[in-house]
Amino acid sequence: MLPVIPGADACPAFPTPIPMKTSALIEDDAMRSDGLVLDFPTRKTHATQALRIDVHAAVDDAADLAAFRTGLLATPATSSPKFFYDPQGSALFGAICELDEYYPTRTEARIFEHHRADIAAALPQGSQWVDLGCGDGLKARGWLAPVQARRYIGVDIAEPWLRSALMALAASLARDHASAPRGTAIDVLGVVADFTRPFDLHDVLAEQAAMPPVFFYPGSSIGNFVRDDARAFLASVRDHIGRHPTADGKLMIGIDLVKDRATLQAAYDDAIGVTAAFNRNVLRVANRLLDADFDPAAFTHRSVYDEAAGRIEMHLVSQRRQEVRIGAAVRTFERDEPIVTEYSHKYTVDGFAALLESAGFAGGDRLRCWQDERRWFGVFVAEPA
Ligand code: AVI
Repeated sequence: MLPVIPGADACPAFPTPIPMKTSALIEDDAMRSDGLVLDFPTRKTHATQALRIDVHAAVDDAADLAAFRTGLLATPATSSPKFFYDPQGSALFGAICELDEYYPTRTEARIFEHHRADIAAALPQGSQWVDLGCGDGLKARGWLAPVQARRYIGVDIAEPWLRSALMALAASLARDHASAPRGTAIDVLGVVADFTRPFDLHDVLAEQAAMPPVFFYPGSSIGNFVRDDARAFLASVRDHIGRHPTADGKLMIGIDLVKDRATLQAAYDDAIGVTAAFNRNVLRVANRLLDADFDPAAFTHRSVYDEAAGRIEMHLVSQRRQEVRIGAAVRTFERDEPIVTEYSHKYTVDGFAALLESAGFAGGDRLRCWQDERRWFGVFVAEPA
């Protein structure tokens, strides 16, 4: 049941920058469209119609900012990982993916490479491919032809980034289609949504009732959810698949697996300090979004593997007693006091299978998992029970 592949290298896509100012609606009316849009021609001309982007929620609305502020003022102080990803944080995460120590991205890529045909055979053909946290869409790109996807729905939090990423993806799909006229045309749609909160894509999926949905959530991003939130997220995906009129919708998800402490800690505390810079950058984001005056140099990066909880915890540790202004409030940080900035949960294959089952997915022979030869990472394909 669990095929194994040789080692791993190469690294791509990373989370997208969060928008840095509140803007819930698309301003460029010329780009709006009711119908979709990239209706790829069978002749060798490229479609130039607008790209449809639905805005469901923005990340930086008042509730998010209030939660960010409340978390930093609380004891212990916390910050949601979603605030890492301003343009600088996204670039730093891209650099993390290139590090020798950070194995997840390239290990997953190798599993995809080595088992593409097998995994594709476990997925429905002619699907609508829902790319959760799509970034530049490149991780999904390699799946669209093998599964003959008919529709691509990129879901991400940052509208400007989503638009440009999908334009590039659509152009590349159009080129492929033009050079292989008997290939399948793919509709491309973007949805701006924050799926760290309850999300609703039922209406979007219902527009194509005959196309089974495939939810694609690679990169072990679910590891950044606490377990109850991970279960709620999976249950919501299961509900979307289960309520769709076709019976063969699936979830394909990448999971970082439990392994030795040294490997895990090194992945989150690299020798040249890229992860430390990524972690500290959240204080710059706080300064900008919350009108705060954190001095990032006065906080040290720390990563700890909590074996009992099965997770890496990233902290920023105050190097001295200091007062920080956060908007109108002042927060005193004691020397050695941490801000908890991220959890990254690691699962066993059985543990993640149990989580899937508790969220309404099938287990046993109806759940598939592919791993690398070191069994460091797992790619699961799940269907509703
Ligand atoms: C995006 N996420 C899956 C990464 C992880 O491994 O938890 C974020 C990260 N944080 C530090 N390094 C990478």
